[in-house]
Amino acid sequence: MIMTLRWYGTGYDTVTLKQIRQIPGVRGVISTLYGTKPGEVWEREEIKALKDEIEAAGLSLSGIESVNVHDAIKTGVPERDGYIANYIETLRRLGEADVHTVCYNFMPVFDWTRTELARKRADGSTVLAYTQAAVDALDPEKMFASIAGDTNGSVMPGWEPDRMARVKELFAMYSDVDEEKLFSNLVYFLKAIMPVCNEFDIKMAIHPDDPAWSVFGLPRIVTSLDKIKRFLDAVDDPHNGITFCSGSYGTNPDNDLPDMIRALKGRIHFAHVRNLKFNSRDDFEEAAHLSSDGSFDMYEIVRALYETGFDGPIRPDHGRTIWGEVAMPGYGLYDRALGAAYINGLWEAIEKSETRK
Ligand code: CS2
Ligand code: MN
Repeated sequence: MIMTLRWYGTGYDTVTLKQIRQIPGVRGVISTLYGTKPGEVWEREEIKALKDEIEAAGLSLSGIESVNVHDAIKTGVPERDGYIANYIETLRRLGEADVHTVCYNFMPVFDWTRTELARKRADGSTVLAYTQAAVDALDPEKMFASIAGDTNGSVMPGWEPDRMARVKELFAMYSDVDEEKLFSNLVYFLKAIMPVCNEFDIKMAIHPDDPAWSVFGLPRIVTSLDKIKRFLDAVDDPHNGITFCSGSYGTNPDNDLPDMIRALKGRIHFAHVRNLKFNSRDDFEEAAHLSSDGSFDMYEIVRALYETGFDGPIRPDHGRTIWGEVAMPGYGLYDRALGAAYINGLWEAIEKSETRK
């Protein structure tokens, strides 16, 4: 595995490359051209500038999270072909720049959904949290407004204000898109992009729906082992793979995370590792990465990645906000640095106990 940290870019992130470089074992960052909109072709110069800046700081650009997919592609309207052509051109330019891992998602309207961005825990840290009752009571159009006060001034990816201003319109676009239609639109998209992925060895890593069930009546198709297998089989090319995000699949306690990792051997191209604490089945909060702080057995998750020969980029995921840091919720420096150190520790212990037997 290659330990990385997500970095939003100069001007967007409160964390600097210099700081990331000092986290032991972190070799690369996962980044994006944050200023681009879904559907745009990325400029070669901007890709190069991003890469040069990261490399000048002694790190590598280990992958892109995300090249976002335009709603026309997700909904399957006639304009999708033009947007797919743009997506292919962006992938070509990334491939030419020697980028080989691309994360994306196929969630309608909203990226991840949380009902609180700053729930206070007993130790004084604050975390992102989800309560089903709060979602059920909420008008989706008010979702953004209800959490906007807790973003610490940052623009949350997938929750850009101009996009959220169009929520009503977005819901209308998806009104006749059910799970089957969304599935066939995903397959159509994957089939179209596989040739360029093969040409440049670009591993596509779809991010799971978070939470791993339907919210606000919108269809969700990347939620469980059975559902993932279906589109991995429909486009059976190793470049069609997944991001294994423990905190997203793990929102549904029926998902056996180590078991999923083993079943998906060879198709996991990127790993997001984080822990959740369940207060009840319908209420969870994001915890520190340490197993005992949450509900997951992080040792078993990392062991499954190790045993299946996972060699792609891995990153700690949402961290708690601690030590007075002011940062994008989930994306401060301190707790993610602790997370990276912990995952590195688990990996070293597993590797040594296996190789010294
Ligand atoms: C991320 C997702 O912060 C997060 O929860 O894991 O927003 C992820 O970047 C996107 O869904 C991928 O397109
Ligand atoms: Mn994730």
